[in-house]
Amino acid sequence: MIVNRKILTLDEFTIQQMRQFPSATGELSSLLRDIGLAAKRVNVEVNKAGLVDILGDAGSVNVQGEDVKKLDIYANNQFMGVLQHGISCAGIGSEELDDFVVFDDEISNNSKYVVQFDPLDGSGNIDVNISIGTIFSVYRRISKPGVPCTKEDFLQPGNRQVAAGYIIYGSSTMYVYATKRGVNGFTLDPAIGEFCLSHPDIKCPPSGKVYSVNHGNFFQYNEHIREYINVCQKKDKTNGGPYTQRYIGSMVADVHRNLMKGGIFMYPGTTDKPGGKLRLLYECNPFAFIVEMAGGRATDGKQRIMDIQPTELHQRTPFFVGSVDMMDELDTYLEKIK
Ligand code: P6P
Repeated sequence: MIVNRKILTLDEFTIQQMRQFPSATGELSSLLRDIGLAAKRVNVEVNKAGLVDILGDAGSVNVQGEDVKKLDIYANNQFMGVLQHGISCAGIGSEELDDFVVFDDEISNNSKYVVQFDPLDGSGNIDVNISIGTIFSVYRRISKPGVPCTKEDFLQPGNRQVAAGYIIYGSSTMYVYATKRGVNGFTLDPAIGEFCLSHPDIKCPPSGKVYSVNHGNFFQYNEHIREYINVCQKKDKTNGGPYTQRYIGSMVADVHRNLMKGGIFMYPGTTDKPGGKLRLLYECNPFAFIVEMAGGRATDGKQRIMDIQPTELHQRTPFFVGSVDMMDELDTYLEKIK
């Protein structure tokens, strides 16, 4: 049977989605395409990172006589550049920058959205060829159009996100994003240089066999979190079968796998870092939005991640995210924490 399955590119898909809302300005779909363009440029550099010695390490000058930047600074500049020169974004917050950036030009000041991003999460894994990623979060600004965006635009709770997504630079390069209409995944086809719809309408399986946590911190976790981790290891046929521990140390890769296959990812607070390590605005909120839109859950151990009212751009939070049944089981242990 010949299946005439038209492969939709990211551009075609975002335009198709926009056409379903005749009143849409097209700013959000344009912003999502802008991010796709930056992702393709970053992908080229990430893929040759192993050749950095030939091309010159950060701080040196490459064969073209250009200053070679650290990859995460390069990625930051690519994402900030497409957003600043697009038609949709009034300003950005970035893991790489101390403060948020107001674009403050006529087009940007009249743009509807602000974006928070981690341009290259897990970049420490680049030189050992482990998958890394970009994470982003999109909010409608609350400041009035026509003037520069303000800090309050960036300190909105995650439940105000209009879109969120990530790019995973792995065995293939995938761009996954969620809006209120669902979660869709696009795989980069190098032959045409386009992200193509490969994973439509992604759903997080309600349960799974994988738990992801850094066991090296085990004795720094709360006793009831240790209790749950022990249960994950003692699973037998009667209570769902043994779990497998998978932890890459690159959040985008770990959460992507658990989103697709089912599983739970945990970065609890520790005695050294009670507030956790991961950042609320551009790591936890976007993944919370994506996983919840796919049917999963995300908390800080006490409350829904997306209900936290941020106070600082770079604030951290404990983070638990994944399949709904596994999150519900985890809650029975977290509830014991006083
Ligand atoms: P640890 C990478 O540095 C990162 O921010 C996340 O991508 C990853 O999940 C986490 O830190 C790993 O942290 O302390 O387990 O090495």
